Amino acid sequence: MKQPQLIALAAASVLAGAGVPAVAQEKPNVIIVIADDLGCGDVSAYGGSLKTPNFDRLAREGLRFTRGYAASATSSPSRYGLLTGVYPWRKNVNILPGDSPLIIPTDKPTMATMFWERGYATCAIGKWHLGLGRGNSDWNKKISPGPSEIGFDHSFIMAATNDRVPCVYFSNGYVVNRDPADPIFVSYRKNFPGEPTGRTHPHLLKQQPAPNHGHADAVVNGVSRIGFMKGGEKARWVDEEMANVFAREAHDFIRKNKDRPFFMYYALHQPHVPRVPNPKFAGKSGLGPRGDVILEADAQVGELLDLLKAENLDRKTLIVFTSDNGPVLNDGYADGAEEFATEKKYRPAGTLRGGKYSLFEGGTRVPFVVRWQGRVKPGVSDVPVSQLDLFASFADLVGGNVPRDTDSEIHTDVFLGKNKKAGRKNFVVEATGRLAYREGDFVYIPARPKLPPVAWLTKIENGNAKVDALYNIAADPAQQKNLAEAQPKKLRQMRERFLKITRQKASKK
Ligand code: NG6
Ligand code: CA
Repeated sequence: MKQPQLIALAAASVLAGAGVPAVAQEKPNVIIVIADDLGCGDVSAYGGSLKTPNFDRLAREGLRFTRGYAASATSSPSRYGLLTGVYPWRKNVNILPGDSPLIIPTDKPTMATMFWERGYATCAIGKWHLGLGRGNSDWNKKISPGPSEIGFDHSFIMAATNDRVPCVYFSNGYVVNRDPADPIFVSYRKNFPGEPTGRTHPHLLKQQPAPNHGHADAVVNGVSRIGFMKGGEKARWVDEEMANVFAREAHDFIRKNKDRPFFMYYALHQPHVPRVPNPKFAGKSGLGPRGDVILEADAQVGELLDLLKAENLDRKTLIVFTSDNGPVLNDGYADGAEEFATEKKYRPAGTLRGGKYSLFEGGTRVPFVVRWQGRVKPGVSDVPVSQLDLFASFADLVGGNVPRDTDSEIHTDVFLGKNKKAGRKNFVVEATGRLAYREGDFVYIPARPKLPPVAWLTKIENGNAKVDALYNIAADPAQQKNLAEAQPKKLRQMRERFLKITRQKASKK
């Protein structure tokens, strides 16, 4: 194996094993398809008005969770939670710039390492946003550590987000199509002399008007981004092709590994800004570019399902379909998402309050489907599940190990639909550094009197309030009625348990 570090890790994690069964029952392929900023209201199976036939096909053929949660209302912390099983706020993980060092420790097993140790081929495709290298990377050489050092045999990724430099793909640590004669430089502090930016060269931008907050730096493929870059002309991505590029990589990986168990983390870039669909989808949704790229992502999922069927892998493959956080309309580019939504009464978070960045349900309650034909009975489950628990539950399923000090819990029966009654007792969700506590049907959002209740950029209600809030999300899913005053005892209990979990921060983990 080309990863000596992983072999050392394998030995270490056996010692640290969290009492999972010694003999695995089976080793299905596992695919996590994780969209970027997709809300429950963006999926017709969840009641959304935009028709998403392929997301719906997954939902119809699988188990649809009505209360599936991401660990955070933004990407880096959410993905950190999913892959490590550790609450991201314990490590103060926040939205990362594109030149951030890798934030996942390389000396502890991740979900990918766990599968790898069990003999799986492992790969990460698409959006990364967990940092690369050790900081001050030379983008023209191998960048390490990255996916390969945390358990992925193979990777084909973008460093951060599609609105952040560097706007290039990385395959196994190297920039794809790099050219020594045209080296790449990246800065999040200042521009490189002579390079166009959205601010200085708005006429170069294909989407007009120019971005209305942030995103006015380097211009790549007619789109201005966050951060500056220079060089790497041949390596720069073309947004319109991104879905096809990632899909091709995903399909190649499946074809190559169809005869052995594989784990694929397939991180779609849609519908995160900038929303630049392939011409095939432009104008198709009637909701502007945001709707169009959702249809593009939906088609990508359809192609994936077709391939699994054609390769006869349906019954051997467990697929999770979800999103890293809730939806946002205007996230920095004036692409009309807000205007279309108003006009068509489109609600990307469905009936939920808030969206991306929010402690209300719309921030972290996301589409969440598990399909495993022959093993998971199609249907609906109302048991709350968290992406945090996929690590321990998959380890339980395939006989792998999870480090003892994670926050990930084993809820295999819930994920497989054998238990539709009770799952995880409680969990803490995070949104840009603020925390809320969920237990049973209740959510407690601590008062944040000094912070604005609505983010001025996105107009999303972020959950900040002058007073403590307590909601019963079963009786009041849209979180309209604050029960804090009416139920002081419940509020006190919730606050105590919340503090108990969050105070472990310094000592544990
Ligand atoms: C914010 C960006 C937003 C988006 C987000 C990360 C501005 C004004 N806003 O800082 O556009 O990139 O970061 O999104 O720059 S996430 O889904 O990857 O967390
Ligand atoms: Ca996201």
